[in-house]
Amino acid sequence: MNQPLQDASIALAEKAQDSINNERLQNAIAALAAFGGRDDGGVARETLTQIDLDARRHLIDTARALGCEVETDDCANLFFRRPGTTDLPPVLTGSHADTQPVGGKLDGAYGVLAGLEVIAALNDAGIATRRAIEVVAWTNEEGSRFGPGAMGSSAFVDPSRLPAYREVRDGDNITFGEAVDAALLASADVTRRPLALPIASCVELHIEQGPVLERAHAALGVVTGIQSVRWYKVECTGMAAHAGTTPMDERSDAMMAAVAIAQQLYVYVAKEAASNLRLTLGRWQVGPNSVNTIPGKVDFTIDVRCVDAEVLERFELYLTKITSGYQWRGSISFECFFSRPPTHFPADMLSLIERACVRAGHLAKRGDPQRLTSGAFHDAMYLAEHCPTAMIFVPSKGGISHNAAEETAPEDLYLGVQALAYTVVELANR
Ligand code: HGY
Ligand code: MN
Ligand code: MN
Repeated sequence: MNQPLQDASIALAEKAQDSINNERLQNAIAALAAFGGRDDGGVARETLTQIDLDARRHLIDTARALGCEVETDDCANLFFRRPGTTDLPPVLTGSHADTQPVGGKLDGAYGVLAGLEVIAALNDAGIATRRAIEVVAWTNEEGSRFGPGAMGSSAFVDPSRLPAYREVRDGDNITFGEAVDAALLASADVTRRPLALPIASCVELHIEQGPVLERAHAALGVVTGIQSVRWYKVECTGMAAHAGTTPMDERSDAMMAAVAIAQQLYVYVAKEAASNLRLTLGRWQVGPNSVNTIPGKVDFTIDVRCVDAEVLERFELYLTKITSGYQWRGSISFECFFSRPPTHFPADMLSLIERACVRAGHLAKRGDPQRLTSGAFHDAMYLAEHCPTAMIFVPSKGGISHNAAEETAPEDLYLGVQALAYTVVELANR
């Protein structure tokens, strides 16, 4: 791009950045948070529940009011499109609108609403862009109702994943396919489009969900990559029996086995402290789950994360060793149902985001942005396989997320959207 064109593109990016309307943004966050809003200030809006479908309809109506074309695909991802002056592949932003069972009002939702605010600001400023700008609300990023996480974005990037996803069942035995079909029926007025369409570049704005930016007193984060993650389901199968009549040395107690394995995992992770390996045993299912019956079956999930994928390899070898070596009358098995290597975002995307964050931060007298790796995974980890992709973070108060207390200062939320506007407009004029 020649210098005059580049200067014009930067001028438009700055104009877009300066056109973000903070009041409209805060109102949009509050409006979406009402869908599944809880008395403790959190949000319960798991993917493809009726509450999520109602929230999707709200987003569709909001996007249409902004003049966007709305499209969906076979994984019920929603795309809100502001046409460009050419039919070149679009620039994509957005995130996910589903939440954890007890989540906050910002995880995911902030990125979707930020994209819509950028579109509203471009409308206000009368800014046209060469490329269309699309804001996406990915289906099932959280992976709590249907595992694994990031089903929508991963199926978009590689549609061959979708058939197996459709078979996954939730705790009520509903398949992901049934839930997607119900969502598509509820949005029958929305144009269907293929998966895996060409995208020029992607920028996802998200809360950090950790303590790094707050501790560094940085208002904005330039995300260099995402750490690796694996999810396992461990199944301990013993024999249900009477709690009062069965001698301790004659039991096949699935809880005793599960707790022994869990304890060994915590000890292992403590020894791996230098690698910053993170272990979470988040979901336990006990059968028959009765106070006076020895558990015959105990299943639990493992979520392990590390910036070094080698550490996760070693973890899996250890898990294999202790589960096969545990001596008892029952059996222990495990399966890995989610695995992602580390993601690294491209340098030229990082320098553009840095430029956007520096301008927004300096104008607000909040200093320079901080570079960091994401501890949480995001849809951007799949989009990075599809097109040049990167992320912008804003701080999380106390580093808290996946909790009703999740919060970010309104001023920081505003800065994040300003940085996004600059980045998206620059990319959309390339
Ligand atoms: O689990 C994650 O990292 C994401 O927040 N769903
Ligand atoms: Mn998220
Ligand atoms: Mn999350």
